[in-house]
Amino acid sequence: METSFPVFKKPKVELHIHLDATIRPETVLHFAKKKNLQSSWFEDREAFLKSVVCSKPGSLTEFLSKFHYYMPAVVGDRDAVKRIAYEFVETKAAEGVIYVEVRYNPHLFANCKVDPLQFGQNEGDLTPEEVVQLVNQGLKEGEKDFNIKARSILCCLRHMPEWSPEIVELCKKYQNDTVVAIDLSGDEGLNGGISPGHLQAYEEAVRSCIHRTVHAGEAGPAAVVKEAVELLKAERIGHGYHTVEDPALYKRLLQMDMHFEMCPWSSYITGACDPDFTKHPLIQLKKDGANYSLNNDGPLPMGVSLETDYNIAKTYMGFTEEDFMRANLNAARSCFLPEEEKKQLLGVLYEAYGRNDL
Ligand code: FR3
Ligand code: ZN
Repeated sequence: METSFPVFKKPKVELHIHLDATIRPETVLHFAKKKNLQSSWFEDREAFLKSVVCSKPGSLTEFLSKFHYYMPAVVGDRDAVKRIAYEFVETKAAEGVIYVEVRYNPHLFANCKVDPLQFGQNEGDLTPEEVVQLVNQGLKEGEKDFNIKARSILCCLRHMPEWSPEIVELCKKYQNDTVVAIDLSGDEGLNGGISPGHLQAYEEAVRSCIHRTVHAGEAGPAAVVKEAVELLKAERIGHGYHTVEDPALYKRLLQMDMHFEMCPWSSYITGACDPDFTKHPLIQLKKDGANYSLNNDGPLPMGVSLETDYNIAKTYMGFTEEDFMRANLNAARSCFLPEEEKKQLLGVLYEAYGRNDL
């Protein structure tokens, strides 16, 4: 398929992107209409985007408020959940991504066995488990039709530790049926350390050979990254920008070859980093030969696609074609596929890049 991605045309791997933040505006509007939702936001695409897209730096809270605008249109709708997953794969294929790990919290799409119900929903009959099944179907159909590989990561939410035991059980049950890992997402500012619900879920993930990534050091300090690595046994860090503020920890993670899932535009929008991209921690990671990847995080509320993240890296961070290839090889070797499939993915990239020395 022809890709609309001039900045780096070669095959890509993306490890950090949220399904609930990659819904097409048309799809939200379609299901809002189906539910007969009466809101000026749903009247037309322009008005909708104006309400939902963050275009200048704000807080994480402001960013999260956007979910309340559009999730009500799709929650509890089986067709919506499956279609979102299917269209996700189509979108990624068109960007030239050949392997993607997409993450989401199944409770946010469900309206049954969710306590408390989210987004002002009434009780319905779509459970978190069925959400996982529908996403899996959408991803698998998308894989066949668009010739890319898609796996999923189930997210725990920081403010919902009560949901985490079910999340890890779903990871176990659907391991090998697209689900490859557990994540912890949400507001790092919630104090009092890691809740027992999350800790126990991550301990169970370790016991059950479920891979682990954690959003940490995004808006929060390096201490949250340390906690993710030491307590939650994270194998990858989502964002991790503030790691560099604890030089001892940063050095240790470099030595461990810890993978950092970097999302440049997202870090600008959520105010996680200095808005001046020439001061972004990713530049130091690149200089230090760290293990990082380039990701988008969420095109709907962020208003831009993966190409913008690559353009920022090129324009403000001095990324060359070789740096882009290296970031994608880093992503491939740090992905959560079984060893054999990982080797095969690396082989495809080496072949497409015409080199295996990076
Ligand atoms: C996080 N999410 C989606 N995008 C992001 C992101 O950081 N880019 C989801 C999980 O896929 C969670 C969003 C979320 C976190 C914390 C509190 C929330 C919330 C409250 C969504 C309401 C809605
Ligand atoms: Zn994220």
